Amino acid sequence: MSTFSVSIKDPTLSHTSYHDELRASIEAAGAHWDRYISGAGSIEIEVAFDPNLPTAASAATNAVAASESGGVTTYHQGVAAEMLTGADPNGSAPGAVMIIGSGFLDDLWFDPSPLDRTGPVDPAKYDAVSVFMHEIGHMIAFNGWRDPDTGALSGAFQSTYDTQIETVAGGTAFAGPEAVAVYGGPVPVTHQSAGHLGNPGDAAANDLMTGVGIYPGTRYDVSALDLAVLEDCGIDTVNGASQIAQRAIAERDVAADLEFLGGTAQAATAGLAWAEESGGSTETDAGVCGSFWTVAGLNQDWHGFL
Ligand SMILES: [Ca+2]
Ligand SMILES: [Ca+2]
Ligand SMILES: [Zn+2]
Repeated sequence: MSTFSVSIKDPTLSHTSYHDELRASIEAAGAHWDRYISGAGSIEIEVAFDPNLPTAASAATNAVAASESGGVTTYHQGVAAEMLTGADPNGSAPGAVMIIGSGFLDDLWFDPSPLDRTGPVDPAKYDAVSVFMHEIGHMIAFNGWRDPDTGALSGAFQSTYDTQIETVAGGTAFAGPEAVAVYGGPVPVTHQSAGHLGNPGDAAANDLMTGVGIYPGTRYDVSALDLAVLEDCGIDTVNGASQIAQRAIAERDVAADLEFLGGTAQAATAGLAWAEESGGSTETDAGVCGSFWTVAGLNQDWHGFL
């Protein structure tokens, strides 16, 4: 198994009242992903705060070459590489960074039992474990450098996720064979936000890795679609993938989906508050979070940082 540990960078001690809850929620979010990945290694996540960030942003701190073809090198994020091999590409230094908007902390509900996830979620707040599972999804696989709307690479390098992106009418889609099988076709990638799935109206917009927004008062979980994306990125998944797949994403509707995810149908009418709060329009672009990722030596920041 892989373990996740959290260190918190808060030099001005501005958010000490949140430290314990953040640590517990993020480590639990990592454990929930670990259920589905036959992994190894110890993933060190560094948490920092940014008063100017509306929600959160995350990525691995490094990348590990997985293959090379036609002059283009394909990279795993360092977190995925460590989970797959147990070898830590940067030793005890943080393998991933999560930046949390200072104002966003008050919008989070911290589950007192983040591993069990059974008690009622505050209907007015976002379930922190869900948010952090989303963020860790970026650290593992949902990240890259392609332009989310044209699909263009920004150099002779790509992520494992980038390898499965194709252009479709109006944007791009994730078209890995496992994801296509689960979703029933290429999975729309969120406009202007390549590491996210779905645009308004798409079934994928209800996924944990949505780029449209999550609902308050609602628990999200790793979905069959998420696991299929991991498989397409070369990350083998285990444990319960087939049970999750029994409920194909494409068959979901929002209210039923929320019930499936353990939320309430009432939350469905609460709207896409997160997207709107963070300055995104629910019609045209995404506002869940940003992700960033630097390849050592390439000095190429992920352009989707919001
Ligand atoms: Ca490690
Ligand atoms: Ca490390
Ligand atoms: Zn995100």
